[in-house]
Parts: sequence; C-alpha cells; structure tokens
Amino acid sequence: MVTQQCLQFVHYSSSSTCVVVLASSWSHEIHTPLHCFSLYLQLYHSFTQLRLSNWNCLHLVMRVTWAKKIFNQFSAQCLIHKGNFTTSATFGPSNPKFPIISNNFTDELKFTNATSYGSIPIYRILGSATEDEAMANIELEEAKYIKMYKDMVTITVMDKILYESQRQGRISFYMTNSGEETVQIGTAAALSLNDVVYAQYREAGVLLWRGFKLKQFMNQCYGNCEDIGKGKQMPVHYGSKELNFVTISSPLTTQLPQAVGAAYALKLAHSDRCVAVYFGEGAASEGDAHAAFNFAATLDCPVIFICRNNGYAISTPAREQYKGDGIAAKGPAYGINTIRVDGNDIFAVHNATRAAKEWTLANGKPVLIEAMSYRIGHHSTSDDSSAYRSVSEIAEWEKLQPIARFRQCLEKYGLWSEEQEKEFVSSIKKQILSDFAAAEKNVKPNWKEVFTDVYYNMPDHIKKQSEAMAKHVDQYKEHYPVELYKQQ
Ligand SMILES: Cc1ncc(C[n+]2csc(CCOP(=O)(O)OP(=O)(O)O)c2C)c(N)n1
Ligand SMILES: [Mg+2]
Repeated sequence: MVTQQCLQFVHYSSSSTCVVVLASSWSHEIHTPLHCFSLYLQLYHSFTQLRLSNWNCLHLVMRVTWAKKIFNQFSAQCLIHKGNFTTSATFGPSNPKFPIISNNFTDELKFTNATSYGSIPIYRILGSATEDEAMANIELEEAKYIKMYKDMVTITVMDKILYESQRQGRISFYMTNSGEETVQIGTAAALSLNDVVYAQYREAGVLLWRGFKLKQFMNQCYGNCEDIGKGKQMPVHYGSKELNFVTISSPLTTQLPQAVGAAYALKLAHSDRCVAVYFGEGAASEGDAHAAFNFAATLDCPVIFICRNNGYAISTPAREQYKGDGIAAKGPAYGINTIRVDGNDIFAVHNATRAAKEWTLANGKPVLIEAMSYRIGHHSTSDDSSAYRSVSEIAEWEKLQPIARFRQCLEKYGLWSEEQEKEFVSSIKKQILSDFAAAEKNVKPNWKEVFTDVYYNMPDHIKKQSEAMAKHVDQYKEHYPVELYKQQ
C-alpha cells in the first residue's frame, strides 16, 4: 500500500516541475517511499504558499535534473513492488492541475469521438434571418461590392480563355478557379494591401483584387520576358513583391509554416499587419499544416488560415481525405479561434474574414476559416475529373454557383442589370484577349536568365555552367531558336 502511495506521488511530482524542484532540496532525506510521501505533503503545502524570487527560480531550475534522477529511482522501485499493491487509495490533491486542459473528472468510461460534439455550423447570410440587414449594408458599400462582383466575373472570363489556350497547346498548363471565386474575392476584400498573402495556387482572384494586372497574369502564364518570375515558374504560380503576395510554390502546404513564420516576424516587429494563408482541404493532410497550426497557436501569431474545402484533392474526395468534423474541427483542438463558412455566400465569407482580421490583430492570435465550396472545373489541365465524379454531381453544384447568387442580390437592390452584365463581360473579354495576344507575341526571357536570381551571388559552379552553355549555344546556334529569346 505504501508503495502504491509513493508511485502516485512520484508520478504526480514529475508532472509538476516546481514540486520536483522543491523536493530536490530535501532529497538527501528521502530514504523510503513512506518518507517520500510524508515529504510530499510538506512540499505541497509549501509549494502553494511559496513566492519565488528570480534568484531562487534560477537556483531551483539548476537542480531540476538531479532531482528528477532521484525521483526516477523511486519510480523504478515502486514499479518493482507493483505486485504488492492492495488498495487503490488515492493520495495527493484530489484535483491536480493539469496544464491547459480543464479539470473535469468523470467515472464514466467512455471514448470521445467526432459524434460526441455537434458539427461546427456553417455561417451563412444569404437565405438567413440576417439577410435583410446585410443587404442594407451592401448599398453603403456599393462601390466595393461592384468591384468584388466584377473581379469574380473577370476571373471566370480569364479562366475560360487561358484554359482553352492550354488545350490548343499555346501555354503549358493551367488551373481554373470555377466555383471558388467567392472564397477568393470575399476574403481578399477583407484584407489590406499591406497584409501578407501566402496562397496555394487556386487563388488568382486574391491577386486580381490586390491589383495584379491582367497582362501580368498572361505574361506569367506565357513565361515571357515581361513575367516577374522570368519564366522560372509553371503557369499560375504567380507572385508579386509589390502586392505582398508571396510566390506560389508547387509542393503542397509549404506555405503554411512559412506564413506562420512571417506572422511571428510581424508580431515581433509590433506591426499592425497580419498574414493570410490559403490552402485546400487536401493540403491540410500534410504534416506541415499541423506544425503550422501548433506553432501559430503556441507562439500567438497574427495569421488567418483560410481553408478552401472544395470537396476534392485532384481525384481524392473529401470523404477519403479526413474523418471527423472536417478541417474546422482541427482549429479548436489546436486552440485556434475557428469559423466554418458557406463558401458560396459572398457576404458570409467577407464578414467572417473581416471579423477574423479584426480579432487576429486585436488579440495577436491565429484564426482558422474553413470555407465550404466545390471545385467545378477539373483539378488542372493535367486532369480529367469525369474519371472520378459524375456529370450530375457537377450539375447539382453548378446550380449553387456563387457568382449567380451574388448577381441576383445586386440586381434585386438595383445595383446591377442585364445590360451592365453584357457590357462588362464584352469589354473584359476584349481586354483579356488583347493582353493575351500581346503576351503570346512577346519573346521569352534571355536564356541566360535561367542561371540568375537563384543565388544572391552566383556560385562558381553555376558560373561555369553558364559559360559552358554560352559556348555551346554559340557553336550550335543553327539548332536553337535563339530569336525567340530576348537578346542581351
Ligand atoms: C507535397 C505534395 N504532394 C503532392 C502534390 C501533388 N498535388 C498537387 S495538387 C494536389 C491536390 C491538393 O488538393 P487541395 O489541397 O484540396 O487543393 P485543390 O486542388 O482542391 O484546390 C496534389 C495531391 C504536391 N504538389 N505536393
Ligand atoms: Mg480541395
């Protein structure tokens, strides 16, 4: 019985650094488990009374390793005597304070699972009791909402042209945004230009909202000499230092820990900026997502995690991607303020992001938004989604097209009309086609650019490769279309 008492004591002590450290002061007096237990009572009493000075803290911390060693010895002894346990009497405080979690004890043996809690609700405005109130505000912010609508339409027109141009072999790759325009524009419009954005790849609307020009999209997709990245990235892997939009990288989820790091830096600089990081529900399965959530929560970083849950990660449906209550449920588990929102409802997405930004800046802590939507198009031009989903499934979702819902509201309040729609679509189409033609005509960057802008100072081995290639191209110039590349 005594051994049992000691086992509990040792166990409890080692979970409480202060008690262990205090105990080290008396450790030379501890000879038996019983002795150990009586000391524990004294220690616990003094621990609750104690106010440590800095010097004492330092002193005690220095002794912790040695103290732990002593208690580990006791722990081992107790385990050896385990066979002698006769009762389950409990010693020590009846309500130990475990870190962070609340101390709710139960004698009901029950596992907790996804069905133990209600599903996190989906915040929506359209069709809800607050719709009228939201619509009253829309007139106050008319110019902003019209720009939001126009940007959403622009993305669909641009997508159509660039998707078709890839099918015709004019660009190498493309990814459409269809079905997710609301998530992109609704969130982007709630951020400031000096907030830093880390995107995945299906967020062209965010960049458009921030001021990226149509010709810049085209130049990037063509990888021509006007492209900011000088053709070093695949199409749609945009980036703009000027617009605080960090260049997209293909390996999934790398943007999440980077975004948290950037948010931490902003916090250390006492900045009034935050970071917004976008990712798909598929990307949320990468380890990087979980490292990012935990760092953001424990380091109190002003970052807004925006998950576009569009139901698919290429051919993997969400039901095979995760169990439990989606991505949102992971937020509270990491201690992150979380909201799930109807990604087809522009007002809900915009309001939620506005509130998230206010909260993250006021509290210096992260927020997670899970926006529920649907990827209408194929994953990319390398994918054929008819191989893994039915036409009728897509048709069902097309009925909920967020742009159509938005347009209905604008028309209802006299802010948009059929005529304006026709005029806008026709003018934006013209502009895109003209920028497209210009981008297509433009030459590629000088081929030597392939060696630059990777290292700040070009290392010797890269210099050697560059010189060797210059010699080679010069020697065999008739075999290379050098006229398609910008001259020096
Ligand atoms: C680390 C890594 N693994 C796999 C891939 C291949 N890959 C590219 S996109 C993608 C699906 C991502 O799905 P999701 O995050 O839901 O984004 P969505 O395409 O639906 O917008 C996969 C598996 C990759 N690029 N990087
Ligand atoms: Mg997805």
